[in-house]
Amino acid sequence: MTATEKGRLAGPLSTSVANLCRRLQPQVSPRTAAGFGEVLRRLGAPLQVAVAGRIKSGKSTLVNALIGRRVAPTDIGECTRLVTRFSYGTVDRIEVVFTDGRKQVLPFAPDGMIPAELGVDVDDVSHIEAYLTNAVLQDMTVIDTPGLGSLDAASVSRTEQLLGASRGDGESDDGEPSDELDEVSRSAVAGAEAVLYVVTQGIRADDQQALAAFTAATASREAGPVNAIAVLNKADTIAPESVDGSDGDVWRAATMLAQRQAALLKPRVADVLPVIGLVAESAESGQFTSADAEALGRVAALDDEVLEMMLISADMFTSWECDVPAGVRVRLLEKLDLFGIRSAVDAIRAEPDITAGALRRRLLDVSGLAAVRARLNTVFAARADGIKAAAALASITALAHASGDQAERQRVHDAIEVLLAKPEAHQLRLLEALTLVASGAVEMPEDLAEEVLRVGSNADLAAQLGKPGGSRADLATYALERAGWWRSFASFGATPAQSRVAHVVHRAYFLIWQQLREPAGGRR
Ligand SMILES: Nc1nc2c(ncn2[C@@H]2O[C@H](COP(=O)(O)OP(=O)(O)O)[C@@H](O)[C@H]2O)c(=O)[nH]1
Ligand SMILES: [Mg+2]
Repeated sequence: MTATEKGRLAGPLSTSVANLCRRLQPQVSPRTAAGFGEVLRRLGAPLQVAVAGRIKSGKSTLVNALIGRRVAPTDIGECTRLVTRFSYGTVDRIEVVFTDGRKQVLPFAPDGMIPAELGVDVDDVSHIEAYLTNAVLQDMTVIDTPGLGSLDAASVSRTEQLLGASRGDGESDDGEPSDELDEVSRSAVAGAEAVLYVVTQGIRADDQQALAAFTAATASREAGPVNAIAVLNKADTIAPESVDGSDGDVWRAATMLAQRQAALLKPRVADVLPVIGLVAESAESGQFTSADAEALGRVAALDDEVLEMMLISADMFTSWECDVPAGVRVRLLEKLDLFGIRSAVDAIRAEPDITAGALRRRLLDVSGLAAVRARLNTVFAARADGIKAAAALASITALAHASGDQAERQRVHDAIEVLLAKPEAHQLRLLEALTLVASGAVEMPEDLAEEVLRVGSNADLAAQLGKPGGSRADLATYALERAGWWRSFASFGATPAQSRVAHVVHRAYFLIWQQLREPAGGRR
């Protein structure tokens, strides 16, 4: 109990915000204090990453791929209409949480998944909590959402609530003191801190709106590329001939399309990564078996002409006369779809002795999941401290605001101002500057923009300076030199907006220089 309750704080900034919460708790109303308690609990938890996007975009499939286990139901069933939170636990356990706060333990389905049908009235369900032993969840809680744009209004509102989109006007009409959190405050503290946004070939206006609502609800200031990553899922289903310049190559077409979508989703996300969630899920979750590898071997042994015919469509693949049993072909299709099958066949033909394990790894490579993982690590993990602290400050502000007590609001406001003046709060300013530049809201020459991104996105000093492996002395000299450069850029030759960013970057370099001057491994 104690370990999870206390949690680990993501870094110095989260620690400062947690201290602020604890200090203020006795000075505010019981209701606000309860909200602060919730904020504290959240600060100690791993980064909360919501997987969001339109219905059927492949969110649950991607969640399974990321966790490395096929546990979230895909396609149909009640559960796909509910929000499910996947957190780390020492024992696998699923709980249904009802809207009235009641909880009920749920057995796993025989295949190890969350049962597609719950056996309770879904209208009474708030969400599902799944605790799993998978290590990935130690660093991030993954929240699967039903999706926007579904025909089912309840699913949409559950998703919107989670993303913080359905905020009331904040009017509270009761004068009665209560320790209960009102709806507004609850959604402010419950919202996810980061989002993995899943799009497919077509982006619609509501994708943009959902991302906008999410960033408004999570960050004290305008956020975007700092806490949102987008993927173009189902990259395998893109017809290359529909994308000019793709030369008939599916992955190239997907990459080009993803770039175009990034331009559409700007400034909400920095870029869009193509991925094949289905292939990633099969390769990562133990679904791809040696029986599948063997079946693929038999498909690879078919005549070229037959194979080309079969790979034209799913129907052709399953119905064409050939000596691989139709049931086996259906299974391959479910796990890999046509593109995955073709990739596996190519791999087998190039290397007939390839083992099932090597084939699985090849499929994983093809899926593009590694790039998504890497991005999650660099973007979210490295910035978790700043992201969590910013989300917590936004919640604290919302709670104080909702209290309706002017003195309380002022006290909280003052405390936040003091915190923001501390050196560790600089990370918040840096994240903000990074967002402004990455989104194009503040225009910068390309090389400078890249420098801001580098300084703002890396956790490690040498990487921030773009000099991995540099000696401490060299790094210090370089940091000081860049600090000086950005200071003069702030004063001369910059627009007012650029100048504000430049001041932040100058200070970032100065702080890096200070750290480098400290004797390695200790503080003075
Ligand atoms: N071809 C292909 N199908 C996919 C991919 N990802 C998911 N799917 C399929 O799309 C359907 C919907 O997926 P699901 O994860 O339930 O979508 P959700 O509603 O967004 O959670 C399922 O049949 C998946 O097998 C992909 O990358 N490629
Ligand atoms: Mg789903």
